[in-house]
Amino acid sequence: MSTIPRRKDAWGIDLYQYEGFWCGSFQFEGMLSAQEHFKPQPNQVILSSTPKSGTTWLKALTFAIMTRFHVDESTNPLLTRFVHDCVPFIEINIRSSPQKLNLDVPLVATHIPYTSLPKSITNSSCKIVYICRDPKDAFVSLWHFKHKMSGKEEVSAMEDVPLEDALEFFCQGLNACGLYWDHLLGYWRASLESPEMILFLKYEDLKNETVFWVKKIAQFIGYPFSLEEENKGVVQKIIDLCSFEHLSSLEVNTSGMVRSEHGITFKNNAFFRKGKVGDWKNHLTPEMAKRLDQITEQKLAGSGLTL
Ligand code: PAP
Repeated sequence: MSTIPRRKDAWGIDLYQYEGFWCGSFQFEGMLSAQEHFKPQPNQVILSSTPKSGTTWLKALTFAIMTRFHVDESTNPLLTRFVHDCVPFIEINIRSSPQKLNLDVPLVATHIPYTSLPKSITNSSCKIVYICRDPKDAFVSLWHFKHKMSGKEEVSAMEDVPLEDALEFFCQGLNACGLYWDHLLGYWRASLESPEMILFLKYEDLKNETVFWVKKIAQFIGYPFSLEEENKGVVQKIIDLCSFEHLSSLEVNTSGMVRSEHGITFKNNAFFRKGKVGDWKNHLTPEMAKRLDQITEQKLAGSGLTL
């Protein structure tokens, strides 16, 4: 550990540089542990993303798709359990509660960059669904989220980080999951090489064509909707169950708290803010937006990926 390059993020949290990405100290240990110990279940489905790209929504939709044969929209655990408890993160749970990664539903999530995924995943036939989002919206979402974190001394100054300063760190990749664009490019390229293994989604597409993409996810992970289900409106019921408006109004998501192992407390409602495309316009100056757009253009040039 002592030889690994270290920096701090905008909020003073330690970051380690590993396999080309900066990584939050807590995620780092979880990631190393996952590389060594994570064993996918048969038919394991893995959801991946950079933070604030639509993870909670994708978790809810996929969980609802995979559990629909046992529970319906009136008995689904999503109604009473926090989404992130229904679908655990590998790197957060692998050390503290590995049993959570072996639930009846073979569905877990991760923010680990593609190149650092455990070999037990990349050498397997696990299906990976990756979601990305316009970095302008993801950055604004991250900034708001950090303001809502509380509980640990070293982050007590979080509220004082101005948007401009946070942007500087974001553009340098000094974040819990490293440079935003490199994270998504890793999965994008892997999805081109192995389209049967990785489905690459965009938050904005999921918003605009939800029915199409929900059916696509279901098909991809091996839980396709039958014609009968489609006729009965099962797809729409899942979409309604997992909508921002519905999930954010449930008691579990308005009043509950998550305490992560490293002492930082999150209110469940911190994961539900606006759920809109383009909210960056209410926060970023034209110069800030231009800066992010320019990086997007440069980083994605020639990749075939557009945002
Ligand atoms: P995570 O990676 O830390 O788990 P993630 O769920 O990716 O967080 O990001 C939260 C964002 O998704 C929030 O965006 P906002 O700040 O721009 O509003 C949150 O509102 C949004 N979100 C959460 N649930 C849903 C949902 N059901 N539909 C659409 N957006 C959602």
